[in-house]
Amino acid sequence: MRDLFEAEQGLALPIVPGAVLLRGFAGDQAPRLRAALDGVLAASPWRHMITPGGFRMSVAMTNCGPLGWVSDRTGYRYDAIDPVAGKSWPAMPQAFRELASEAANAAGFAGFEPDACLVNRYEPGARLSLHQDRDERDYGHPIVSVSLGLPAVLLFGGLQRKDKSMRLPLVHGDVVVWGGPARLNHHGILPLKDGEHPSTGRCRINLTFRKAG
Ligand code: MD3
Ligand code: FE
Repeated sequence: MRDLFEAEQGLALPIVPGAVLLRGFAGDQAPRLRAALDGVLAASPWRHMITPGGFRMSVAMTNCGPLGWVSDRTGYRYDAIDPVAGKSWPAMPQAFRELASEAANAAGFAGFEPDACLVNRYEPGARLSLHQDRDERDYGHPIVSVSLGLPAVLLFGGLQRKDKSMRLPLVHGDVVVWGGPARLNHHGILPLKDGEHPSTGRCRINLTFRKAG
């Protein structure tokens, strides 16, 4: 089914070597993903983490799967325990795992089995400043990112922070797979513009799948 994606719709767009945008790939799965997310949130609710520098992140986050990304005054890390709930993160819903592996496969990364799903919620004005994803053990695995709800602008640059960055609008249902030479590119999200979306209401939700451990 999904292997026909590119042939049928021609919407697998190369961004830079190693990065592929699957425009609308998750669109038909959105209601299922949204429902599964409610189960995750019942166990591990949204929270605004604190950066090592002491700032409260404008993006609200939670996680599911064996490992979750956490930030506090001591640093960034992956942890098996949700510090808010005081227990393991909720299991990764089957709908999440299947979508992540199908998207990776469609982008040329067969056999992707994520052990961490970071869920980011952007309300109007929330942003994520330019950074690299470097907290994972092995950069050989791709990262799969799923956008739901309000549109956002992804800023992505190169391996050096000073490298020129490009802007890529991401809309509901878009999936981006980052691997190979793009895996350590700098990236960020510009402040979210206000709006209302039938799937999420007044926010954007991003699911980021990783093999972290
Ligand atoms: C480019 N999240 O959680 S996903 C993050 O939309 C994060 O919530 C953003 O960056 C979000 O760390 C962006 C797009 C993305 C993810 C991983 C990348 C872009 C990437 C890794 C390398 C290069
Ligand atoms: Fe990132």
